[in-house]
This record gives sequence, C-alpha cells and structure tokens, in this order.
Amino acid sequence: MTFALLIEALGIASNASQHGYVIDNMLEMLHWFMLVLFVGWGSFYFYTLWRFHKSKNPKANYVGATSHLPTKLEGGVLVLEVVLLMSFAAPIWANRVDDWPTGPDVIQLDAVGQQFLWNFHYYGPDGKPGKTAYDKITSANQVGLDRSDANAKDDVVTIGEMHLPVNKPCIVNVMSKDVIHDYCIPNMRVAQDAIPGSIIPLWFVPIKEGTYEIVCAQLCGNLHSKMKGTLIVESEEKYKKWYADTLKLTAPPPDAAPATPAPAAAAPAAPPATP
Ligand SMILES: [Cu+2]
Repeated sequence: MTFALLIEALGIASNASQHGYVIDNMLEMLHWFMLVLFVGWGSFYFYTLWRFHKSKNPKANYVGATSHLPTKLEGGVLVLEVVLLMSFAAPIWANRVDDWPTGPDVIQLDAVGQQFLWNFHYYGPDGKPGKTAYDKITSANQVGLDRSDANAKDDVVTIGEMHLPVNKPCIVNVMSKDVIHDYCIPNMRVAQDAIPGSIIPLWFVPIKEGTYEIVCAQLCGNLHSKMKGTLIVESEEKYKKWYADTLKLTAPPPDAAPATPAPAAAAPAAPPATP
C-alpha cells in the first residue's frame, strides 16, 4: 500500500516496479518532513522580523536570544533524520545491493550507452553473454558482438528498445562506450551511471505491463535530451515471441554452412562444324 499524496501532486511518474513502493513511501515521508521544516523555519523567520523590529527594540541588545527552543528543535530534526536514514534508507539500499535475484527466470542483459542512444545486449536463455570486442564494432553491430562465439548464438542486440516479461526479475549491467551517461527508468525507480570502463549492475522486477521511457540522466553532450529508449513490459508469451522473432532477424541461422562457390558453368559445346 502506498501513501503518495504529495509526490503524486508534484507529478512523479507512476510506479511500475516491485521495490518502487518502498521508495515512494520514503519519498512521501521526506516531502512531508520538508514541508513541516519549510513552514516551521519560514514562520520562525517572519516571527524574528516582527519580534526584533527596531520599533520594539530602539536600543541594540547585546545579549541576544536566551531561549533554548531552537537548539531543542534542531536536536529533534537531527533525531528524525537519523531515524529516516537508519530505519528506511539503509534497509532499502541493503535490499538493492544484497538481495540479487538468481535462477533461470532472471533476464540478463547489458545496457550500453553511447552518444546518443542505448544499446541492449540480451544474454539469451543460456544466461551467458557472447564475447564482444571493440574491433567488431560497426554501424550494424554497435556493441561489437562476436557472432562466432558459442555463447553469442542466442544473444539478441537491439537499439533503443528493451522488452521484459512482467513479474520476472531482470539484471541490467550498465556500461558506456564513450562518456558518462545514466541509465534511468523513472517508472521502475531505477537509475545508474554508465561509466566508461566500468560494468555496474542493477536489478528490478517490473510488475505492470506497459510502455515506459528510458532516459539518460547525466548531461552527456549536445543531444543528451534526445537520448531516450523504450521499455516494453509484456506477458511472458509475448516477450518470448518478440525474443525469438528478433533473434531470427538479427542472428545468422545457427548451423549455416559456409557458402561454397557455385561450380563454373560449362562452356557451351561448339556447334559441330558443317562441311
Ligand atoms: Cu547520455
């Protein structure tokens, strides 16, 4: 159950992931806390303007305020912040970094950022990524996948479009080919910097079918705002069909024999010489 009155009023994208509700609850609490602080400190500010106005204090007072109330209030804020951090933020973070999904149901893929698009490299049913190499990168093979590698036989590579089955966990290994990007799906409540030279995994479980926006959340160049992708969360049958169709379109047939040159056509027999 989510309590998301304030953050919904402020226009947060609707949550579509399993862990998102916990994050939303925390965000909602923080917003209420900030609202109380804003009203509290705002009122205090106007109170001091009134209280210390020169018409009421014609002579400067060198002692100043003697009340200890502000110190006590500050102490209260500190205690609340520690409670928020230790009771809510830390357990959420522990779940994100310690409770990795395992098993054959986990969809594994790489999200490879480049100026200005996202490439997706699915590991396939074997759960093992095919080898990639920089010297294999071409405009038609943006992640440099080596199709001759045995693990690459069931790999699917797409540009800008990511599919996932609903209610199945996925692990996305985030990386970059050029500058720092940030792989962010607001509806899934995930975001991770894509840093060249690093492979940083994140995981989530989509719980609502639909089409969601993938964005880059790090200013990465002049077309940064155009660096978008689409996540389609669908039923498992639809996902499997999409995977099989895309594999057929992008990968060569598994046991394609190397093309053998056609035998040279025999020269037509010369017509018999007529006497
Ligand atoms: Cu970017």
